[in-house]
Amino acid sequence: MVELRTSGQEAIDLENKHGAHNYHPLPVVLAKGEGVYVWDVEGKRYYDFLSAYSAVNQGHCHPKIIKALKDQADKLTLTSRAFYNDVLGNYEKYITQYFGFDKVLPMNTGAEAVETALKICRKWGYERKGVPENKGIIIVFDQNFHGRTTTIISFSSDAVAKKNFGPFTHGFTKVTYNDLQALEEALQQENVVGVLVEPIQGEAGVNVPNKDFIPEVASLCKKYNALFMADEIQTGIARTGSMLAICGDCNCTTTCERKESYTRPDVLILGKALSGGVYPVSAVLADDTVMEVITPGTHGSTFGGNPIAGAVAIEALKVVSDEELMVNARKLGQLFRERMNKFIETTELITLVRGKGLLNAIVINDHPDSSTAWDICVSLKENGLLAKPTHGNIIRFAPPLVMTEEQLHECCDIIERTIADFEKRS
Ligand code: IF1
Repeated sequence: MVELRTSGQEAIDLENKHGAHNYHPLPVVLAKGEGVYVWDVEGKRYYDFLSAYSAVNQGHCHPKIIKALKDQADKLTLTSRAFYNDVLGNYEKYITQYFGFDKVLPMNTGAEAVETALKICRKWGYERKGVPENKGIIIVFDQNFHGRTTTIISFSSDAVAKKNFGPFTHGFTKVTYNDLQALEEALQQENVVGVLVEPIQGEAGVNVPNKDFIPEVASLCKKYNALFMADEIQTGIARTGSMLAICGDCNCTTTCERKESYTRPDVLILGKALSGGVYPVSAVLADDTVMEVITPGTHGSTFGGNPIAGAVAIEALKVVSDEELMVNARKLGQLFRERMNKFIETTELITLVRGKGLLNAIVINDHPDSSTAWDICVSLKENGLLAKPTHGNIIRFAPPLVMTEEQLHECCDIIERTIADFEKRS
C-alpha cells in the first residue's frame, strides 16, 4: 500500500524525482480543501486566491458536488458512448437549457473542448459555408491561451509554450487583441471560417478588452459569415460577475436571464468550474445549424459525457445558480478593486489593478523578468494567502466565488500588509 501521508519536503522530493518538471509550483504542499480555504500538510490554513485557475469557483470540495460525485461513482462511472446511459441525456438537456443552445458536445479537458470547437468550425466552413476543403482559416488573438495541444500551441504567442514542439498546425491568423480594425481586415481574407476569442485574456495577465470589443467581434463574425467561438473556460460560470464574460455587465442573479439578447456566440466553450473542480468536465455548445456537421464517427472521446461528469456538472451549475455566485463575484470584485486602487496610492510596488468580477490581477512595478512577483507570492504564502504570478510581473487574484465580504477584506488586509512589508524590506 503506497504511504499517502507524506510530509511537505517528502512530497516535493517525490514530485521532483518521479514527476516531469512541467511546473514550478510555489513551495507549499496542500492536503485539504474546503470552501475558500486550503490546508498544507502541517495543518496551516490558507486562503486560496487562485481557485485552481478558476476551476473551483464553487469553493473546494463543495458538499453538494462531492455528494453528486460519490452517489454516481457508487452506481455507474463509465459506459463509453458505445451505449446510452441514464445520465447523459439529462445532463445534455440541463446544460443546453442553462446556457440557451440547441446542443452540447461533452468532452473532458478545456483543451479538448477547444480542439473540438476548432474541428466543428472547420467542418462547418467546408460543409455549410462552401470554403474549399483544407483551406479554412480561423482567426485568433495574440497573447491567447487556449490550452497545450500541438494545434493550440501552433497559434500561441508564448515562445516557451511552443518551442521545439513543431511542426505546427496551419490555418490560423493571429491579430492584436482588442483591435477591431485588425480583426475586420483579417475577416476580409478568403476562406475564414471562424474567430476564437477569450472574452478576457486570463494568462496574458487578465487583459480586459474595451466594452464594445466582444459585441463587435460577434457582429463582424455575422457580417463576414464566420463562427464566433467564445472560450469561456476560465472566464465563464460566474467568475467575472456574469454567467459568461461575453454577457458584459449584467444584473442577472441565478442564471443568464438574457439568453436571447446578450452577445451570443455561435460556439460556447466551457470547462474548469463546469465540475466545481472535482472532475475533468468540458463542453462545446452550439445550435443545430452548426452542431449538425458532427455525425457518428466524426468525433469522440472515451470519457466524454460519462455519467460522473454529467452528474457532477448538473450539481456544479445548480450551485452557481442556487448560491447566486455571479452576484457575489460582481459585488466582491468591485470591493477588491476599490481596496486595491486605494492601496496603490500608498505603494510604489503596484502600478495597477484590473479585472472583472473575481478575476483580477495586479501589475508589479518591476521588470517582467524580475522575481519580485514570485517573491511577493512567497511572502503572501507565509501570511496565509496563496496566489501565483501569471507572466512575470503580474499576480492573478481569483478566489472561490463563495467568499464572504468579511473574508475578502481579511484577504485584502493580508495582501496590503505583505506588499507594504515587502516594500520596506526591499
Ligand atoms: C496550464 C494558464 C490559466 C484556459 C483557457 C483553455 C484552457 C485554459 C482560457 C485549457 C487552461 C490553465 C491551464 C494551466 C494553467 C491555466 C491557465 F495560465 F495556462 F493560462 F487558467 F490562465 N482555455 N488554463 O485558461 O484547459 O486543458 O487546462 O483544462 O496549462 O498551465 P485545460
